[in-house]
Amino acid sequence: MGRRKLVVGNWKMNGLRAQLGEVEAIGRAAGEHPAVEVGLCVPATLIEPARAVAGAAFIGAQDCHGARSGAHTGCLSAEMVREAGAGWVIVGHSERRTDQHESSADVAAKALAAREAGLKVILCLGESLDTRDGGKALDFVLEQLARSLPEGAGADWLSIAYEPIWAIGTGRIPTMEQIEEMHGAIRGALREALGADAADGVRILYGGSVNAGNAADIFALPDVDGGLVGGASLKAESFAPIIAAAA
Ligand code: G2H
Repeated sequence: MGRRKLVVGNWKMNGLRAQLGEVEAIGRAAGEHPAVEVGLCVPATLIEPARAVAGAAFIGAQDCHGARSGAHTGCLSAEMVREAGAGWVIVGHSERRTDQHESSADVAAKALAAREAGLKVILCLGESLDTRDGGKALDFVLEQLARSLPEGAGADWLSIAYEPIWAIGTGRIPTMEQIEEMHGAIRGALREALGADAADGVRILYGGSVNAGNAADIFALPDVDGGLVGGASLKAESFAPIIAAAA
C-alpha cells in the first residue's frame, strides 16, 4: 500500500533547552533513515529552538485548542503552535483525555482546527485495562474513533495512534495478536468512514512502551505503520534503534 513508516517521539512534559543536543542527535538519526518519517512532539516552549536543530526530523506540538482564539487562559491555538514552528500536533492523548477531561468531540474539534492551521495531526485512541479485561476494547476504541474523527479526514494530514492506556509507560505491551486485531479493526472502520482509497493511506501507529527490544516485531505487523514513542524518545541512544527498526 506504500505507506511510509512514521515514528514520532512524544516528549510529554519533559525537556528544557539543555536537552536540545538530544533533538539534534535524533535529527541526525532520522537523516540516516530517509525511508522513515521521524518527528518529535516537544513541549510548546521547545518548538522553536528544537526546529532550529532537528535536521531531518519534524517538530510537532502535543496539543492545541479547538477554537481559533478567545478567552481560554493558558491554552494555545493551532495557529500559535504552527507559527512557533510545529508542523504536526498530537490530539486526544489519553493523558489529556484523563487529566484535562477532553471528550472525543473536543478532540475532533482540535483535529479540525489543526488542519485549518496547516498542521498534520496524530489522533490518539486507546482503552483502559478495565475495558480490555471486560472484553470491550474493540467496541470502545471504534466508538472513540467514530466520535473523534474530524470531518474531511484524509491520509495527507491525519494519522491515528492506538495507545492502550495500560501499556503507557508501564513496560507492558499487548500481545502481537491484540495489536494486529485492533489495528485491523481501526483500518476497517476507517474504510467504512472514508472509503477504501483514503483509509488505506492513513497511517496507524502503535504507542505504549515501545522500545528498542519490541519495535521491530510491532512495526512488522500488518496495519502497523510506525509508532508513537514516549519514554524511549527522550534520548537519541534509545530512540535511534527504534527509528532503525522501522526502516
Ligand atoms: C504512550 C507513549 C507515547 P510511552 O503515551 O505517546 O508513551 O512510550 O512512554 O509508553
